[in-house]
Amino acid sequence: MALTEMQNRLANAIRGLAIDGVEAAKSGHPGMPMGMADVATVLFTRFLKFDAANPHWADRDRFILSAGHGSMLLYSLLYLTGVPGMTVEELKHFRQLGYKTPGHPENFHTVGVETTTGPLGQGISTAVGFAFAEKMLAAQFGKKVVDHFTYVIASDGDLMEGVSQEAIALAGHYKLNKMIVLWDHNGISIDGPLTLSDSVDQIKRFQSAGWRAVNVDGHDQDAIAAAIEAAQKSNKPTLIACKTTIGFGSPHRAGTSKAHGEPLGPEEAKLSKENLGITGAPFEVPADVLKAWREAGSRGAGARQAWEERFATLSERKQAEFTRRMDHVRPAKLGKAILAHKKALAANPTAMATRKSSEAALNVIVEVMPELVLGSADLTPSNNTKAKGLVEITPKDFKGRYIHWGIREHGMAAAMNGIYLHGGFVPAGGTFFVFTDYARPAIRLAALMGTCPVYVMTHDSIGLGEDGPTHQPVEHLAACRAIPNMRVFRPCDAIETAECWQLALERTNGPTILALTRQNLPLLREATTANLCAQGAYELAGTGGGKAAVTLFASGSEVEIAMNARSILNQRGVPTRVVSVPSLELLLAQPEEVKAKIIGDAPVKVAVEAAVRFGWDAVIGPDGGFVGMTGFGASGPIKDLYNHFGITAEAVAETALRRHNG
Ligand SMILES: Cc1ncc(C[n+]2csc(CCOP(=O)(O)OP(=O)(O)O)c2C)c(N)n1
Repeated sequence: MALTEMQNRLANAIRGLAIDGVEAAKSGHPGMPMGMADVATVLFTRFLKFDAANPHWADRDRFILSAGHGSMLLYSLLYLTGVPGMTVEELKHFRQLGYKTPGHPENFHTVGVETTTGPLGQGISTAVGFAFAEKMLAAQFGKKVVDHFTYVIASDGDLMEGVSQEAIALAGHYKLNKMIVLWDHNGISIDGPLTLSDSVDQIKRFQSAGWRAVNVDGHDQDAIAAAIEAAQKSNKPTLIACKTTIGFGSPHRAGTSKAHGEPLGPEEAKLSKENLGITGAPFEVPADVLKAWREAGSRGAGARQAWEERFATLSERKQAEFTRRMDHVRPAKLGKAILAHKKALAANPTAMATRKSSEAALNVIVEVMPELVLGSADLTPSNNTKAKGLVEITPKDFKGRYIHWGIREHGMAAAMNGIYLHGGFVPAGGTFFVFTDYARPAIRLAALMGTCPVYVMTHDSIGLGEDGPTHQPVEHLAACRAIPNMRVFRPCDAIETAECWQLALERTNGPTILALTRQNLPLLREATTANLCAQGAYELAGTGGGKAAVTLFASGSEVEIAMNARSILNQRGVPTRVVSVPSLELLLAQPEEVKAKIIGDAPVKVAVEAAVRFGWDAVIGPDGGFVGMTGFGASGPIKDLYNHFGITAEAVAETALRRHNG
């Protein structure tokens, strides 16, 4: 069907702004916004439930631009609909430092951006988490206050990335029917036509994963509208394959990879605008078109007010709880519950693997923190993530608090970001520590965005034993510690584990990895009122007053080894302290005087950790001793492995003595 003149002009406003933004920046991606302008116009002017003046309204529909390279599409929409702060000045400074229009959308930088996208595949996978959160929150607070859709614009590249398979399998299995993906089916990527490297039938692929999947002409606005309307009624998630032309309107570049990722250039930009009937100066939107867009932006104001009225009918307690959870304010009772748990542990010291200690802490935490949603990428009995009393989420019932993610570490980590960003939940999910590699791109985005999922990463060293080097992390502590804004904790016993959980859950500006053991560890700590892990490290055993000749530093399972080495050294008359370092990077982030006090000035410093040395020099210095791993592990019983790789109390004492005796 032919577009009405106004439909056309609304879409062309996006095209014009995208052309101008990319021209001004002299870089960027005009093709995708030009191609998807019709689809976006339909979504934003007829369907998306939002109120541009209140971009944080809790029950808004979520819109995720998975194809983040087409960011000018999103910025144009935010400007056209009137989201506060997104002025034309921002568009004119696309991709410039200090403006709200970075190369790829950043949710922590620009109001109205729901999640950071750019790494292809992440947006659609994060969206699964948004859709999960919507269902879970609706199950807990009722449809009266939680009832919205999650819309995604995804590109060919999003669907080619492996993580998208994990995402669509999850959405299909859990019947996340309020997730609607609009696929920019333009058949073009950077290298040329998709046929160079791909022959997947996406419709069949999605259908086989439990989706509804339909084709539509992505330039027929009424057909797109009909497809979205049908999708809203579906009991399955829907893929709408929108056949589009990349760079639509550009006489010489439309339909080619030339339109994908470079400015059209002044001549082609001029010709494209003429072709589309766009007149006026760059960045100028005709007054009647802007007015129509602004009306679209306030279209949802009534729905928001109606929601506020419905929300006000909830009990005051329920309102306060909903607001607390959406604002990510942690429950006041958490600290008290952890302290009581620490005292109980100290009263009955038992050797326990820290994965088991984690479960013990969780049994207490889930009682006081209803927003904590746990799960695991399979391996539930190994990760000990299913705390007492937690009910599983099923496609039919989202009241539970435990998610079986299947063997999908990457999909889980991406969805955990979405769950957190949606609001109302803190997700924690488990797998083996070595498989952080499989989830890394989403973990990195969590750190960048400042979302606060907790990764329960068990089997954290050669200590896992017989499974061998494929499963034994050696470089993972260093690699994860190197991610900015990431916090890695490797607790040494049940009390430290409880403290680390508290710190992880009290964080509101970034994610946490808990690296936990398979093997039993003795209780080494007392139940102090203070959380001793809060500064990343602390003196676990001192010299009893005199000056230390040696300080031993260790994390996790090697703290016990350091304590035994200290006994050996003390017997040899060498006064030795032990500093437990549950978080190396948190220690290094302390103010100089705090750090200096914890590290101390013993002439000999030795660190022991069943991992590579990388990173420890900042504490022990280049001349310090290090007992750990220099290569991959091996398959065998744990005791044999520690002896084989020389990670023993005797070896630590020897390393210290050699330096002490000069
Ligand atoms: C994980 C990842 N790999 C590579 C890139 C670099 N990249 C950006 S856009 C793009 C091609 C995308 O093609 P398509 O998804 O079809 O987008 P379109 O050409 O339709 O704009 C690539 C490879 C990326 N952003 N993310």
